[in-house]
Amino acid sequence: MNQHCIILGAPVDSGQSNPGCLMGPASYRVAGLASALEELGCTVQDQGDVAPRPANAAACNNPAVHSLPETIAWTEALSAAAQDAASQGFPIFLGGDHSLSLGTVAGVAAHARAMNRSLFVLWLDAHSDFHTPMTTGSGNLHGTPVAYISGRSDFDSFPPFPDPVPAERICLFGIRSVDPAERTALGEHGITPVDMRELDERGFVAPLRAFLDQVRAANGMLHVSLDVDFLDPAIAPAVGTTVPGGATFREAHLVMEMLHEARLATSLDLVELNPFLDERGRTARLMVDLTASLMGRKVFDRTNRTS
Ligand code: HAR
Ligand code: MN
Ligand code: MN
Ligand code: MN
Repeated sequence: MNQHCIILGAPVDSGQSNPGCLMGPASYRVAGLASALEELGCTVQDQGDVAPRPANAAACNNPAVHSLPETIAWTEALSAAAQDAASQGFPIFLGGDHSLSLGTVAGVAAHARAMNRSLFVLWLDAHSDFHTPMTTGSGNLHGTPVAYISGRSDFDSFPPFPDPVPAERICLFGIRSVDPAERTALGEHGITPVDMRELDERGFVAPLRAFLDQVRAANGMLHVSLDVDFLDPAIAPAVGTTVPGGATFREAHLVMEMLHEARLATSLDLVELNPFLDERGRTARLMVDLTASLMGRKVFDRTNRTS
């Protein structure tokens, strides 16, 4: 698929407490993201790193929450940048921690709305990220974007999210760490994550195919948010919140290969890479290779096969 890829760096690290995520965009560039995409026939425009405006004061009644003004400033800047990029090509957002998706999903949602199309979100993550600023115990706002895009309340100081993504258009995939308050809220909201237990039992193909079929039937746009901790820590150590029991090398590539074959994805976040925790660049390289699979790197063309 000859996509026009727009690379946008989002060196955000206000959404968690482990310094290092701000080096993520540089690490992906060093790992050769642009040339990997060009080798696949994509055109690539690296627009550099997004810069937020200075943070204004903002307060939250939950004393655990930290870096709220900075995270709001990033949300505003990334939302504008994402909407603009989505109208020009296929945006790839280089994080930065997962709080950047507060902005990127807001921006692509605004674009989908302008195009009169439905937005679907595939959230590849160990975590459900369904806290609000009022329910988070850690105070780390990278644990909140799915709640924000679902239209949950308590995001008062954030830009409004005019078209919340309905539960049936959100697929949380690979989940294996959910806090009690998140579990309750997910149930109330009607979101049933595809957790690792389900993936163990059914395999990766059937649940992913079912979701992609829904996107296709609705002629939807599809935002993919890939958190490094979706992957098993044995293959992807460069993340502050490792959780054992994640996707293997082949399972992760299979997801990306299926996404390529479906030709449905319209934007991508690469989040939570902390290069300070990496081993000789292996996690950054794996994330680049997974992006290449999503954009069509393969050994054989399967499009004319029957199964
Ligand atoms: N639920 C936990 C919290 O709120 C952990 C959230 C971790 N989030 C990420 N992104 N690493 O998925 O603190
Ligand atoms: Mn996450
Ligand atoms: Mn995570
Ligand atoms: Mn929590």
